[in-house]
Amino acid sequence: MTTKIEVKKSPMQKNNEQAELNRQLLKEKGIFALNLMSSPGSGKTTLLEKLSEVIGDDIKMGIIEGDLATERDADRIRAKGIQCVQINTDGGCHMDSHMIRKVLDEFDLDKLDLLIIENVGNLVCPSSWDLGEHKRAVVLSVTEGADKVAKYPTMFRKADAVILNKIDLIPYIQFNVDIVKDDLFAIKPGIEFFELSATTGENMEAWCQWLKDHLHK
Ligand SMILES: Nc1nc2c(ncn2[C@@H]2O[C@H](COP(=O)(O)OP(=O)(O)OP(=O)(O)O)[C@@H](O)[C@H]2O)c(=O)[nH]1
Ligand SMILES: [Mg+2]
Repeated sequence: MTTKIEVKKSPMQKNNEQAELNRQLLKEKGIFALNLMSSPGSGKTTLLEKLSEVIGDDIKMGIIEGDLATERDADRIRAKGIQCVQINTDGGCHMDSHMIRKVLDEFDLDKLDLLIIENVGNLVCPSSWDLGEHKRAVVLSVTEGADKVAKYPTMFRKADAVILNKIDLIPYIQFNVDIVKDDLFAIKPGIEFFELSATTGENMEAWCQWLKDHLHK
């Protein structure tokens, strides 16, 4: 007599399998996909609004917004003339690869060059969930304090680039950029690091160029 043992896949395993399919599909379509993560309010949407102004018309960008509730971020992006799909997680602290796959067909994938996924504002959970992106970037704003890289290392260790935002506020607060850099390069030597202001547009060029350098075309 043979005994059948059913091996059930864990939610994380299922997520990772779908993420791999998403990544392949996006690559086949010539789309570079970026997963943009951070604490709530670090300036992700402001950064994308500013990016839409500076990236140039020859790069076709689509955006997926993730929030627990509301279409507010998607409305801000659409007001810039960029196609944007809002995902509401209804309380969930992160998005997963199945949510991304469900909305991909709302875009004309043959026409896109760049897909940016603004994840739910949270410096912990989203780092564990592969969405099928090609690169990950974390936004850290100066108002959060210079100790965040050391205190939330997982998010930063898994990132390909870190964007220090709101540098226009440094003159008004206690903030030591060297602490962030030292902690970051100790955790992940060679990681890309940008210092900018999404509001004033200062230093947007280098981050914009980094995105362009990763396009598949
Ligand atoms: N001074 C200054 N304020 C900024 C900058 N970037 C964003 N802000 C402000 O920070 C606040 C939050 O910005 P959002 O872009 O909504 O932040 P977010 O990360 O998208 O927030 P969630 O989607 O809720 O996680 C807004 O009041 C922005 O105007 C910046 O570079 N400088
Ligand atoms: Mg936002």
